[in-house]
Parts: sequence; structure tokens; C-alpha cells
Amino acid sequence: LVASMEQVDQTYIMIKPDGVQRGLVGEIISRFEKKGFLLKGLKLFECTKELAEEHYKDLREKPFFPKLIDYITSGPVVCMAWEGVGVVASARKLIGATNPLQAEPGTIRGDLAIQTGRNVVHGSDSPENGLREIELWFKEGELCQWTQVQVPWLRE
Ligand code: FUP
Repeated sequence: LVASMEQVDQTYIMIKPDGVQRGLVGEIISRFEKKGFLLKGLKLFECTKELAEEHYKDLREKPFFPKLIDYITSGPVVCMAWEGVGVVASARKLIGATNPLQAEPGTIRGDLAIQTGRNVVHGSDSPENGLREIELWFKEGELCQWTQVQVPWLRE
């Protein structure tokens, strides 16, 4: 079976405070759900400054870093862990470019946002960061080990 030899990855997806405030939670979750990935974890969560800083530690030298931390901690976020073959790159395609004005129509940012500083959603940029971020945002016991009923017609 070719499928069983493929690497199953996990990605951390987060609806940022603007997405929650604007009532886009269902719309955004729905796009990942309809794509067919496996949902492993989901929670509404108010994150601390420390957690936001750890999450975005690679950007700490950037001039926009303090504003980014204020934004991410300005209200509840929705944390999600999604699993599947190719889920990291595919989720980034569903999300679209960092600057929503450059994001293609049909992507989440392309359809729902206009500013980089209010781009409604985060997605891990590599399988390594997917694992790192899921570990950072979820506690043990918050992820579910379950198998999806094989949806007819989703896979050959
Ligand atoms: P992405 O992987 O698309 O989330 O983009 P980055 O990791 O480069 O940036 C993370 C977040 O920093 C963005 F979602 C928004 C913020 N950011 C700014 O506010 N200004 C910038 O010029 C770049 C990023």
C-alpha cells in the first residue's frame, strides 16, 4: 500500500483574535473539515504573552513583534491540531499568502482579510514546527487519538 508509506504530518492551525471577534470560526474550521483532514485537537483559548512570544520566537527581532504579541493576546484564539499526509503545505495553501491583499481568492486570507496585521489565521510552516507548535499550545490529554470513518469517495 503506497498510502501507508507516506509521511503523516500534523499542523497547528490557529484562528487569531480577529477571526474569533468577526464570527469567522465556523467558516474557517469548515474549510479544513471539508478538505478531509483529521481533527486531533480543538479549543477556544486565551493565551499569555509568554506563550505568544514563544510561538513567534523566530520573529522577536522584527519591528512588528510587540504589535504582533499584543494582537495575538488581545482576545481568545481557536487552537487546532490537524493531521494528514501533506497537511502542512496544504493548510498553507488553504490559508493563502501572509499579506491578505496578495492572497489568492479562494484562500482564507484572500477571501476574508485585508491586512497582514489582521490576517485571521495561522498555519505551521513545516512539519517540525507543526509538532513544536502543537506541543506548545496543547496539554497532554487534549488531543484525541481516533480514526476517521473512511469516507467513501475521499480516497481511492
Ligand atoms: P505566516 O507564516 O504567513 O503567518 O507569516 P510569518 O510567519 O512571516 O508572520 C507571522 C505573523 O507576523 C503574520 F501572520 C502577521 C505578522 N506580520 C506582521 O505583522 N508584519 C509583517 O510584515 C510580517 C508578519
